[in-house]
Amino acid sequence: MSGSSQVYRASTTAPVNIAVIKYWGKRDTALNLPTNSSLSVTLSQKSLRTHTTASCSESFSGPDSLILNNEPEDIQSSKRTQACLKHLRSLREQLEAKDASLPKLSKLTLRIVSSNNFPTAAGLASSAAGFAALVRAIADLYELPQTPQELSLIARQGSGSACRSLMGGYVAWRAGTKEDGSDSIAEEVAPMSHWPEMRALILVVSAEKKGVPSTAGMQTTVETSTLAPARFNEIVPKRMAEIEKAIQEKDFETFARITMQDSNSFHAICLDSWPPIHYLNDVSRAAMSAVETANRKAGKLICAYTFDAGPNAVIYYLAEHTHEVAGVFRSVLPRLPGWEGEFAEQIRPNEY
Ligand code: 2P0
Repeated sequence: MSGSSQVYRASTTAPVNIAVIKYWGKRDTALNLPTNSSLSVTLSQKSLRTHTTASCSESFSGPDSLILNNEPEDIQSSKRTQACLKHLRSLREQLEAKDASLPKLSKLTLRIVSSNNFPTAAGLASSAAGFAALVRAIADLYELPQTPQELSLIARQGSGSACRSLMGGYVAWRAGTKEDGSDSIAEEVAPMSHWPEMRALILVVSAEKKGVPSTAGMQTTVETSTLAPARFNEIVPKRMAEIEKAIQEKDFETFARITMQDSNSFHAICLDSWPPIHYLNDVSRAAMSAVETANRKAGKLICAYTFDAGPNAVIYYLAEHTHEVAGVFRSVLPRLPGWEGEFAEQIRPNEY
C-alpha cells in the first residue's frame, strides 16, 4: 500500500505476572508510584496472555480508540491510558525530529485492538498484561529504541503492576524515591532459565469481577490502615532482600515462606483498612489449608499460596512435587460447597 491509505501495524503479546511480594499502596496516585517495592514471577504466555495490535493511518479519522475483548473501551476519559499514549507519542516525535525521512506516525490516529485469553478483572492481573501489551505494541509500531526497562516506566503509568509484565522470569519493581517517578521501574532479577523447575497452579475460584477495585482499595488502605506503615517501611524492604537471595540460591523453602507471609500481610492490611476490604472467601481459605496439608505431609515447604485482589489462588511449587501438590488439591477442593472453579493447567514461568 502507498500514500494516505497506508496502514502501519504492529502486534505483540504480554504475559501475566503474579507477585510474591505485593504492591498495595501508592505514594503518588497520578504517576502510579508505589509505597513499596514488589517482586513477581512472569507466567507463560501459552496459558495467560494479552494479545494487542496497534495501527495508525492517515485514512483513520477521529480520536484514538481501543477495542478490548470485542468491546469498545472509553480511553478518552482514562487518564492513565492517555498518559501512556502521550509518552509514547512524544518518544516517536523525538525520532521524527531527528530523521525527517520517517513517516509522521505521531500525528496519526491510533487504533488498538486487544484481547485476553483469561477472565478480565478477576484478580488475574489483567491490567498488568493489558497495559504491558499496549505499550509494547505502540512502541513496536513507532519503532522506538527504548529497552523493556525504559518501557516499564511508561506501562507503570497505565497500571502499576504492568511494569512487571515487560520482562520474563523473576521481576522486581523498584519503588524508587524520586518525585517524578524516573527511578520507579522494573528490572529482571533472574531469567526464567535460572530456575526453570518453578511451576504455578492457578485455582480459578471465581471469574466474576472483584468487589473493591485495586486502585480504590489501595487508597483506603494507605489512608486508614494502622498496620500499613510497618509493612511499607520495614517489612517489605527486608523481605525483598530475603526473597531475591532465595531466588538467586534457588532456596524454595525460603521463597515459599516469604511468599505466603507476604500474601497474608497484604490481606491483613486490607482487613485492617476502614471500611475493611475482603478478597478471600471460604474456597480461598480451603486452598490455604490444602497447601498447609501438602507441606505437613512432605515435612517441608513444597508449595506456597498467594492471593491477589480476589479469591483466586496461585500455588507456586517445583516440578518435582507436581504429583503431591496436585493430589492434595484434587482430594480437597472438589468436595467443598461453592467450588465452581477448575484447575488451570500447570504454568511454567514465562519464556519471553
Ligand atoms: C500486585 N496487585 O503486586 C498486587 C497484589 C493486587 C494485589 O498490583 O492502580 O491493577 O492499576 O496501579 O496494578 C493490582 O494493582 O493497580 C496489583 P493500579 P494494579 O500484583
